[in-house]
Amino acid sequence: AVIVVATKNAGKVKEFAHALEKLGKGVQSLHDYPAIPDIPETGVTFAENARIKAKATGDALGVPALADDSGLRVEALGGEPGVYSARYAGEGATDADNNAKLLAELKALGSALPEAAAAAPQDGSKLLSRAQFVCALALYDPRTGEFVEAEGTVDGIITDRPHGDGGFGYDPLFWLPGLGRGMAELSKEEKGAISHRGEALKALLAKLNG
Ligand code: ITT
Repeated sequence: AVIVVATKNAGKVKEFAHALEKLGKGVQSLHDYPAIPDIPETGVTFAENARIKAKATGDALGVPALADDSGLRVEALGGEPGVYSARYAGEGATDADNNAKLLAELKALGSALPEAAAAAPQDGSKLLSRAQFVCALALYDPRTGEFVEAEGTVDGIITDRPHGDGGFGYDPLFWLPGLGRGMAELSKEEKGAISHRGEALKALLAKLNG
C-alpha cells in the first residue's frame, strides 16, 4: 500500500519513507502530483497547517492524505520561528539561509546558556538557547471528512556552529544534551526514534491501531 504525504520537503519524504517502509508501506509526496496547486499555509498553529495541507491534498486526490507541519521554537526568541520556520529568512529561503538567520538573531541578542547547563559539545561550541522541535501530523480521509491528528516534540539546544551533515533544516544547529550528539549526527533510524516527527508518528499509529 502507498501513503500520500502532503509535502514538498524532501527531508520529510525521506524520513516518512524510512519509517513507513518497516510497516510495508510506500510513500508518495506532492512531487508525484505536480498538478496539485501550491497550498497556502495560512494557519497560526502547526496543527491547523497540517489539517490545511492534508485536506487540500486528500480532496484533490480522493484518497487519504497525511500532512506534517513542523518547526523550531527557540526559547531566547520567544518561540520563534515556530510556524514560520520554513520561511524564516524570507519566502523561498534555503535551509542554509534559515540557519544563518537563526545564528544572526541569537548573536544580535547576545543569547547564551551557561556551559554547565548541558552536556556540551567538546569542540568549544557555545550553547545559545534552549529550543524545541514540534511536529503536528494530520491524516485526512476525504471519504469520511475525518481527521486523525497527533503531535510530537523533542527538546534540545541551539549551538553556535553545526554538528553533522545528516537530516535537514535546522538539524545541524540542534544539539541533544541527553545524547551528547547533534541531530544531524544521527542516522535516520536514530533520529526517528527520538525526533518530534518520530514521536508524532508513534502517537498517530497508536491512535489508528487503538
Ligand atoms: P511542506 O509544507 O511541503 O511539508 P515545508 O518545509 O514548508 O514543507 P513546514 O512548513 O512544516 O514544511 O516547515 C517546516 C520547517 O521546519 C522546515 O523547512 C525545517 O526548516 C524545519 N524543520 C521541521 N522538521 C525538521 C527536522 O526534523 N529537522 C530540522 N528542521 C526541521
